[in-house]
This record gives sequence, structure tokens and C-alpha cells, in this order.
Amino acid sequence: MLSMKRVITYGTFDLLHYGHINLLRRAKEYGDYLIVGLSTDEFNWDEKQKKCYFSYEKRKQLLEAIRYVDLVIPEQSWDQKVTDIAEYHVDTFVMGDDWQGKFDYLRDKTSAEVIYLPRTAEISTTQIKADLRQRRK
Ligand code: C2G
Repeated sequence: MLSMKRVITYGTFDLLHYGHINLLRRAKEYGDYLIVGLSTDEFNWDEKQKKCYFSYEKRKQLLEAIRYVDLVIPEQSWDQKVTDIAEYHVDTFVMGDDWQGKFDYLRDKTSAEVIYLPRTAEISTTQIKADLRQRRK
């Protein structure tokens, strides 16, 4: 292919589920090469107050096994997106629409298209944990 179209997305992807897979599958449809910025354990704790069930290495291993994913890089700060997009020559930035509008600044600071995709309803890591707690009662 002449010009490889590169896509990037970011996330924690802890307790990987079909909502994440739906997002990654649709993100890949925007190009030929999908990069995932995977939140490190520190970033998750310091910036998102998320304590991951699986470590970064385990979550990376899971993502690398997904057919839509071509490269996994660490996400260590909120403001690395601008440099990632430049460094990896990214054409399209994709996030689920729970982030709608939050990354519009990338339209001014980079040449990438910014796309928000509808989330998959009814599934979330929080929901999975809640259901499992419920079952134990
Ligand atoms: N997602 C989805 N449907 C769900 C759950 C998640 O489409 N039912 C999407 C989210 O919208 C996000 C991606 O899957 O685009 C990863 O979700 P999280 O791991 O929860 O990512 P988050 O903690 O929101 O981190 O810098 C951006 C952050 O790293 C995003």
C-alpha cells in the first residue's frame, strides 16, 4: 500500500472485555496500522485513581494478542498525545465518546483527525466487578 494510514487510541484496558474489542475493531477501520497507548500502572493510579487488576505487562500482552492492534506503547502522561501523534505519523486519533470533546485540542495542535466512537452499552470493568461482588453475597 502506498501511504500507510496510522490510527492511535489510548486506554487502561483492564479486565479486557468486548466493549474494548468493539472500540479497537472500529478504530482499526480508519487505517492500516493501529497503535494503542496503554496506561501504565503509575499513570492509572496517579492520574485516574484506577488500581488495575492486571499489571501493565499483562494488559500489554492481552492487547498484543488482538488482531486489530499493531503496536502497544506506554501512556505515562495526559500530554504525550501531541508528541505521539507527531512521532508515529498518526493520521487519526480515536476514543470512545465518553471522552467526547476532551481531545478536540488535538485538531489544532496536530494534523490528525479526531474521532469519537459510541461506547458499547452495558459493559464496563466497574460493572463486571459489581456483578462479581453481587454473586458472592
Ligand atoms: N470503551 C467502549 N465501550 C465500553 C468500555 C470502554 O467503547 N463499554 C472504550 C472507551 O471509550 C475507551 C477504550 O474503550 O476509548 C478504553 O477504555 P478504558 O480502558 O476505560 O480507557 P480510559 O480509562 O477511559 O482511558 O488518555 C485516555 C485514557 O487513557 C483513556
